[in-house]
Amino acid sequence: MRRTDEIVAYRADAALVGDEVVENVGLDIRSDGSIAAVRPNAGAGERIAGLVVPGLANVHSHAFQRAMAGLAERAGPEGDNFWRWREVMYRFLAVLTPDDVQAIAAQLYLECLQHGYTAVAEFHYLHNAPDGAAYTDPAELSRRVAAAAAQAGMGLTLLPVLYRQGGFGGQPPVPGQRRFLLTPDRYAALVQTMASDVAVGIAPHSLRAVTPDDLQSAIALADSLGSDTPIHIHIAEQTAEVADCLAWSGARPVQWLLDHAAVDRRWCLIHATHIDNTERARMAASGAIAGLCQTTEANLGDGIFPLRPYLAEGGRFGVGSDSNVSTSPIEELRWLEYVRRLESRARNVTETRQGASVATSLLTRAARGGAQALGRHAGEIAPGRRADLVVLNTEHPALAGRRGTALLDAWVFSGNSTPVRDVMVDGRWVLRDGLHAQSPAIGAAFARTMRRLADAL
Ligand code: NGQ
Ligand code: ZN
Repeated sequence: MRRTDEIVAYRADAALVGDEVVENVGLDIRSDGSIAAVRPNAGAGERIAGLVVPGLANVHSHAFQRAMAGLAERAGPEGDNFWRWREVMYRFLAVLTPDDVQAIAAQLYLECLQHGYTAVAEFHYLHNAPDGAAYTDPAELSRRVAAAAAQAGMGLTLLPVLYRQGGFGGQPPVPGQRRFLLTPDRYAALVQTMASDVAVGIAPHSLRAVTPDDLQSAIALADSLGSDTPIHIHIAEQTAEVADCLAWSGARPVQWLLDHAAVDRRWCLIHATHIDNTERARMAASGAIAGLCQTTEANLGDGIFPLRPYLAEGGRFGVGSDSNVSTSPIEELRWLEYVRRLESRARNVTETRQGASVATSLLTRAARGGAQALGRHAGEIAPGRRADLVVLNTEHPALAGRRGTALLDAWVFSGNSTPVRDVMVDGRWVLRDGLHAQSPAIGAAFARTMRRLADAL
């Protein structure tokens, strides 16, 4: 049993506290994984060399897709698009075994830690065997994801997904979707089973994949688990989805959701790419998190989320690796800014207070928003928060000679090799000096799976 009254005192060269980089900071970490105290002018304590920043929560991941990165990058017939990518994805997962799922997720989570993510919301919809039958243990694949997170030392909020139909208005699922399907009863049983082991949230896949009744039952299930249970949903990612929703209901997806559910700070709306001004303002006012997955949205040709006006309206966001074509939160943040620069032909656009650091602003917002979306009391270096911490090597070529928030400007906007040297999740070091104790085992299992898949596909 971990005792709450044991404290380890650290002395960091520097730490990001609020929006400021403060030098010589004392960090007291309780053995229950929480931060007991943050003190300027640290005295004694074990030295942490470098800059300590809050770890980022990855608000949206489909772990298995890490193993298909690069497999859908050949030109298709005219009008190649998201929906053809999805067919490739369905074919890919037809051959995936429980061992594969665990091996891929462990490798993914390890890479994510190495780039500065400290927790993940795993949007997990792969429940059944390839023929659609339940596994002997219906929670088999959820347990594999949880085991992978435990092996990697990644903080986890597991989001078992409810998936019921092939499209708006009760369209039957296609054969490629049978691994996803659960009845509401089986879904509730799965969520309850997993809730005894790990932090869970609720995830109706999308308005395409659940009926209004299914959505209400999922929300009721979230309520029954506690008033702060996260609820995540894919929404308005593709224009075809907006058109289909309009045809089905007369409303746009986000508008429909806001009209039919009490969307509040428990909610994370994944993508929400295609929103009009009214939807945007209502979403910002709701306190919900926009789950932005910039690199995947670019890869899939989704469209551009209206980030600048949304932020001006007080909207909150987190970043997600989604299809895992990138496992770096820095790449997400960099491209959140770059896409708007390309769009507006201007510079430093997501933060407009003169002289303010764009990187610091993006990083602190994403850390806070991500923690909120995962229902994790983290995302800031402050007393009472969980110690999910990332230590940057300030001697790394990307950061050398920089001080204060200029270190963060350099981290977000320069270079490609990661200056992340140490990572602490929930008060425990999982990466030290760039080394992870499980890395050889995780890498070997992943390589085995990738070789097997290359033969099977
Ligand atoms: C997913 N991914 O569930 O993996 C989806 C694709 C769908 C993204 N939307 C499938 N990025 O939305 O139907
Ligand atoms: Zn997704």
